[in-house]
Amino acid sequence: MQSKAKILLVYTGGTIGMSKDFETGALKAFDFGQLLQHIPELKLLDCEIESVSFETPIDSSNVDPEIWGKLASIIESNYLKYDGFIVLHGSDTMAYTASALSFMLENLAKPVILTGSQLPIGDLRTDAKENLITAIQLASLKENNTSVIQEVCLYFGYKLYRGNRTIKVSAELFSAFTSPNFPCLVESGVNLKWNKHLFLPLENQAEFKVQCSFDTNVTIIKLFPGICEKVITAILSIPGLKGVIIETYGSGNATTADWFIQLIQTAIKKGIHVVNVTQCSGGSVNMGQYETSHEMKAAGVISGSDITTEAAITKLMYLLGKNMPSKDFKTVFETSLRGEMTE
Ligand code: ASN
Repeated sequence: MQSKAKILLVYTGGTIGMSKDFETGALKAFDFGQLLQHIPELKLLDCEIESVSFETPIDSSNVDPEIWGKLASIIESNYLKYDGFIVLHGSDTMAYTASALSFMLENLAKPVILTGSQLPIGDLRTDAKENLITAIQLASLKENNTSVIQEVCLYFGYKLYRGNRTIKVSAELFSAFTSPNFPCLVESGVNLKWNKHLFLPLENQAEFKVQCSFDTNVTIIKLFPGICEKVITAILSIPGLKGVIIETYGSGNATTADWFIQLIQTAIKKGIHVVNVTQCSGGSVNMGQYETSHEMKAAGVISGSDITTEAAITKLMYLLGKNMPSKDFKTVFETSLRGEMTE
């Protein structure tokens, strides 16, 4: 007989648990006890739910690698006790946290589903209930006493996505997220439509472990027509800089101006890892397809393929945190570690 799934809800903050401050009128986080009172339906679910809450719930704009470490440690210390984990998180930086957790939680074999909402749970028209209830149902699903989902996902607006493939695209719509380069894993309608063939396969049965170290000596440069030499020079001479994501045009193209290519070459020679990610939300970097990316390829720029900027920056900090030999970095970055990019 299948045992009832045990789910741990981890409440970090976000709009889902916010209410209006009487004085300022701004939304601010309130405590978790009140949040659960708003969803009596949780008692009807066929699983056991326990919860932990951050002592001080936060707006997700205040999330940083230390918070990711705190979240990963909560999951690590409860890993054997629960079948799945729901992380209630603000939507603003949810795609970054989903990406970061996907890398940190090594050999994950249980569901970790991030969700939240656009309107507070106490609001009449809230999207919080559907998001939370369906996320819990999906995390509870087991076959042969094993969790069906074994990766970090994000559930929002009737869709379950691979977390590290998501981007937030709307501050207004209930369907706030999309996954431009990878189909959703489950779609919720009258029935749940599972795309099981897309789930991350369990590659090995190696022991679950967590890497919390991130190296934040990184930055992102978004190219635009008119970006000038002194700006890129200043950024690439930041003391201690170890990695940079360059958001290029189209399929990974950039200006062929000599100063630009020379600055990239010098940075790479100094040991800075330079990653090419496209500004387009859909599609992939393909260095060498156009003349405007040929020189970057020759200089040793790393291809981000179809990775999102959110996954690229977290992968960069995570891999730098591993202190691996510099010569291996490009190959490892260009390898899909958790289904975050097409190789
Ligand atoms: N500012 C909120 C947050 O990210 C937005 C939300 O949750 N919808 O914490």
